[in-house]
Amino acid sequence: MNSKIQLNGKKFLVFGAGLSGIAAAELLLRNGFPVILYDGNEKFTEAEIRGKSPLFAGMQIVLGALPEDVIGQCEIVVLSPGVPTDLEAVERMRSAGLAIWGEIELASRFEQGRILAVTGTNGKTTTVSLLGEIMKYAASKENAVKDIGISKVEVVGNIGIPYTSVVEHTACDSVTVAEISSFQLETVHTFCPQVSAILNITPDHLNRHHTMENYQQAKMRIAMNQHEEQACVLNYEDTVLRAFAENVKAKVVFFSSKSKLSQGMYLDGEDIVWAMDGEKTVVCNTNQLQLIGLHNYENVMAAAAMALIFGVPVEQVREVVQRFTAVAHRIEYVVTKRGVRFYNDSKGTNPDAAIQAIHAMKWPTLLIGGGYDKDSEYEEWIRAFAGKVKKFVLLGATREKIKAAALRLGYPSEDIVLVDSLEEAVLTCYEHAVSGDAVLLSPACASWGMFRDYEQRGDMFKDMVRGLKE
Ligand code: UMA
Repeated sequence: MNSKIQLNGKKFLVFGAGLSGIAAAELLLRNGFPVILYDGNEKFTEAEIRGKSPLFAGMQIVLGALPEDVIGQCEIVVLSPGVPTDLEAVERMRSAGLAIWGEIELASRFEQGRILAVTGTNGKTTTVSLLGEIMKYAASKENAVKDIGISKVEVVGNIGIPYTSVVEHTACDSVTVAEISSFQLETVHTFCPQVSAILNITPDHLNRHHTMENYQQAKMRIAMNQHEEQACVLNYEDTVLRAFAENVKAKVVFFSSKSKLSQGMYLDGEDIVWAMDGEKTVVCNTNQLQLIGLHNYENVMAAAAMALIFGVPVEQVREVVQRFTAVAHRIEYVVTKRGVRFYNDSKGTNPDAAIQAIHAMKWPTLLIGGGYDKDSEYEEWIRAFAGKVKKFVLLGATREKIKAAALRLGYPSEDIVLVDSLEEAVLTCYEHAVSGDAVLLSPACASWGMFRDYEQRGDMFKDMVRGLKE
């Protein structure tokens, strides 16, 4: 374990028995710490949870209401990201003097190598996947340890791989590329990346963070422990981030898709340019990229800047960014049926992400939207349709709210269809689509309530459209 903290057999309460909680409990048990695993969901059975790991045989499991004496036995609670930090049970733990850690905080105490961490409302997964590929390619080179000090790479975090599940594989010559959500950042205390990045901050998760200011504060925690020899990559076009740069101790490096910067990464016509210490290098031309859309060029700029700051040679960065294709569920092309193109953007879980997807559509589009209610506003998304959306098919808890917003903005009521299931949405679109149209699933809402997660929603969509008769 990292010598920066001695935990001396402290007793842990792991809160949440999802991906993060299971991995966190396993890490602690493997390292000899006493653990109680707690989940508020009464529908779980103890046997079900015990069956998730051979290490759980003797572990105490608590389900449903959380008794006071369980809190009293523990010194540190490890919260899963989905657990709100202002939950009544968490308040009780705080009052009882427990340290409140997130799963990322726990993992980072075991980290042996360096960390590259990315947050932002949108683009995190694409940026982290691309950066992971660049770092893996760099690490595969013969002299990688001598030249840039790395021999192996782990890709972790909100992307779906709990950091605690792989952190014991890290070493002094490894690098961990981490996607970190605002939920995860709320509960970090000593987490300190070598290079951090905040891609953008637009309204999202306001039901959890309550105010935009809280949400911004959470995101900014990614850089709070960094020092002068480390770097923080920020989007120059985001006014909040530009102001935040004033308070960052690490060296700030900006990227921009609109302004030519004297220092940093920017778009000059179709060229992505790296300007550093008086020298300019063209990283690549956007026509050579497989990724489409301005937001993706921003993701490429952020990933490339992080890799270059770390010391990866520009030729290696160039090779990987040019061959990298879109990640699953993010404006992902699925299939063409009867001349109708189908795109899966199930990861468009907020209006801002959905705006990027609609911008990328070059065809008359039948759009499937709606889902879980995160207190978002939908007007800006609907304005971005710019005459491209010929049918607007809505499902989920937000369908009436979105319909009302569309009608207020003059979107024709006869082109709005409310449906009860994803299958009905797909069939409705296919019925109304003609050759040359596109069908886009880009809900602007989370999947919760109807699906396990956005991946399940996207996978179901892909299965359904692949099954449509020609
Ligand atoms: N639980 C409680 N009480 C609560 C809330 C949850 O007991 O008040 C329990 C649930 O009953 C459940 C468990 O906690 O058993 C679920 O924990 P979780 O919601 O934190 O989910 P995990 O399976 O641990 O997955 C988490 C992230 N989930 C969330 O942030 C909601 C995953 O991000 C992440 O991939 C995973 O850890 C590994 O790091 C998903 C996500 O939707 C993809 N992220 C949001 C986003 O991208 O917008 C932030």
